[in-house]
Amino acid sequence: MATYAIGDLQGCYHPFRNLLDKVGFNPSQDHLYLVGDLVARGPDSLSCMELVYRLKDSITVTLGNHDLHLLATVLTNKQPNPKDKLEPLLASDKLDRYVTYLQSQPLCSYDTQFDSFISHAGIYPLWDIDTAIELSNWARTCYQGSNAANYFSAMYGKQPTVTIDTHDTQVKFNSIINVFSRMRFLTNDLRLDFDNKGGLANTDELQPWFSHPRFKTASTQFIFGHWAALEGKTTTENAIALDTGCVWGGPMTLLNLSTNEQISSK
Ligand SMILES: [Mn+2]
Repeated sequence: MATYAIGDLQGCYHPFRNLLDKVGFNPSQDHLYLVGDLVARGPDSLSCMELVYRLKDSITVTLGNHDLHLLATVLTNKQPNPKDKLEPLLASDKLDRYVTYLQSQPLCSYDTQFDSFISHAGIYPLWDIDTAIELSNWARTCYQGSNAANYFSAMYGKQPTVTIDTHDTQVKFNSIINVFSRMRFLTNDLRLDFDNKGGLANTDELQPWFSHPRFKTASTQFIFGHWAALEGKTTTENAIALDTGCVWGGPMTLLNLSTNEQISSK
């Protein structure tokens, strides 16, 4: 029985399949966390979704910005962006069940056995694990509920402040979505930056979320994807970056939580 996490798939089916084969993934015994962005930009989002759905009883997905964008596209009848290459998935006769499945998945997950927190982009430095899980559950009731289309249609745009103590449910929803699925750099007063997608060149104004002092003393390990420019490297020992840019020609990375070993698809 083993527990694994794999970085962003982004429609790269063969490297995904290859990693599962390399470790001999056994769905009746093993568990797999997918850190999100299963689909979009890569060559075969449909096959990725089919395989994830087939293995769904052994998988936890923490939703990424591209997964949420897929949900928004379907639920608000938006035109897909051709560069996302989502047409075959959107034309699938099983699209409805994939959408329902993704809506049932959380934005973050905590594995008690390995003291590991998993989410697509990271965790806000001011949230403890319990708060993060509670906010993720709250947001899921929004994107699963009958008002989901409204939440999704007002999800976009840059809202740099993270505000959860508010009666404005859309502001709270956007704050939670932005932290878990879009965050990279934070300003000194912990506002989100939406423009910088580069690597770790710290400036006076911007720091990666995981460089907050809180993470230096944490026993928990924080596993995330989303930030391909890091190329799997962080400045914080217990922040584990798994998006190694497969869709941009890099490898896909699997972490074995039981052994801390990382395996690359290349
Ligand atoms: Mn992402």
